[in-house]
Amino acid sequence: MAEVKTGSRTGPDQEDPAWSSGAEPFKIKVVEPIHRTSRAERERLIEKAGYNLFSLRSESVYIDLLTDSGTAAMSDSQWARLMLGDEAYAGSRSFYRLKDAVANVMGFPLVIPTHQGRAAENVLFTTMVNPGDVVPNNMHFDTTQAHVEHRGAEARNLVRPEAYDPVADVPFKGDIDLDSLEATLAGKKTGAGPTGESIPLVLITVTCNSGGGQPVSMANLREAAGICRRHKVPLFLDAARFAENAYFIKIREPGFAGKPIREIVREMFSYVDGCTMSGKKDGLVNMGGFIALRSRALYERATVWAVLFEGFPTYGGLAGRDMEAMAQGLEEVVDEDYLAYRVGHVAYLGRRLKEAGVPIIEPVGGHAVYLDALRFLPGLPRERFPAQALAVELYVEGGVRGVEIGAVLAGRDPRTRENRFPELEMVRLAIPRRVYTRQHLDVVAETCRGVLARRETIGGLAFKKEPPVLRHFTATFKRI
Ligand code: P70
Repeated sequence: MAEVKTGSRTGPDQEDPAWSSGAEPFKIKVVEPIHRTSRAERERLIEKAGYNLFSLRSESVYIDLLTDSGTAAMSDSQWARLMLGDEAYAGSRSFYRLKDAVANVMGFPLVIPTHQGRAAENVLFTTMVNPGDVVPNNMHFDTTQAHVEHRGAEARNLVRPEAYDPVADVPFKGDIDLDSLEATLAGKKTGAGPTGESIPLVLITVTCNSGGGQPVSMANLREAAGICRRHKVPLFLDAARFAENAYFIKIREPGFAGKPIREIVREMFSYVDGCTMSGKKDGLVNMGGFIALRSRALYERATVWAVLFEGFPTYGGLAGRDMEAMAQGLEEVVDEDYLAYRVGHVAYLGRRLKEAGVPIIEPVGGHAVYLDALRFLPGLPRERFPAQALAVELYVEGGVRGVEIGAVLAGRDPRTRENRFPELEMVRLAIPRRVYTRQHLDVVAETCRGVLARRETIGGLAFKKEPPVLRHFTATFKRI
């Protein structure tokens, strides 16, 4: 095994000024220049992009908060491990290192690498989900929902009701509603035939991205697991942000303050049968994902589809070097100093925005601050896509790129073809891991304040071109 540093092993000492200030537990060895544009330039660029921030070139963006996915800065150890990648088609040493890291950090014996999280969903759901099935989740993220629906099944969100209240101050707003889960599983039919719905698995997304990056408590995972076991339905985590979730458990859930993060992570995974993972978030890599499992029988069934969609099971859509970097990332992301900095960094932006009177979803989540577009632009009807309009104005104002998580993203009901208007209409400002400084976050806060000051002038948007699925990626709009 290569000699690589994984940072502090001792965890934060709360008396330590570096810890309490939230200072970075790293220094900067490589820099990537970014450029400012003028407001007039940005007006021209966003019009050309059809008022869709996905269509901007990244060089036209000053601070890019579109996503925390695949945007992390890798550590020196991760870069070093790229050179150790074993590119063998079968039996790659790098696969076994990834397998060891997954076993060590998460406690799963079996792993199928995939090129990213949605590929893990594709392989797992093709293996387990059939037309007419119902898949419960606290809240599906868009790709997860799309993959469930692609299998002809219903993606059902059972998050606790407070999740839909933008300011309910609840420590674990991502919890699945246990009564609804119990009722859903108790009502499950046998699954034979078009109306005999069956529940092939339950998912819990940690942290709950669509609900504002809100964590799920250990107690909730434990009880949900008990319910699933009683009804003989497997429980899986959508584990993209598992380490951030574990840190919230440590700082918010009674009984966990003194426990090492690694123990909390192992306990979280001990309640579930497997997970899908987007390594682009808490894997700290720019590309990668996997399925982790306990059941050998399920593993055998899933590898059939993995070979078809992704590649041979010891690389599954990744280069050997990618598996090395992700193995290292999994070890680094559970470092307590890193997590204290990470969650504190995001909370800092939330605090600055609150001070400026900008309406945000509270409490602040683990990877992003979500602006509440319905309170930000109260005069704008939902049909004019207030969150999309707000995201456009943030770009025009300060070159900051966020992403709409509202009606545009929610799409249309596959049966009625009506627009879906979700309870929350948000702009997500997702913070890439280890990339931006506090000064960048100050610019973001100033930008939001600037837009707030001229909010009466914002008239909303209408579709010019609307694609049939995952429309938010390629739609174009016109200003009203
Ligand atoms: C994000 C990205 C991806 C994701 C996720 C959860 C909880 C699975 C996946 C799929 C997607 C995105 C959204 C807007 C703009 C850019 C990107 N989430 N589960 O940023 O994983 O992307 O690896 O296929 O959040 O939240 P993958």
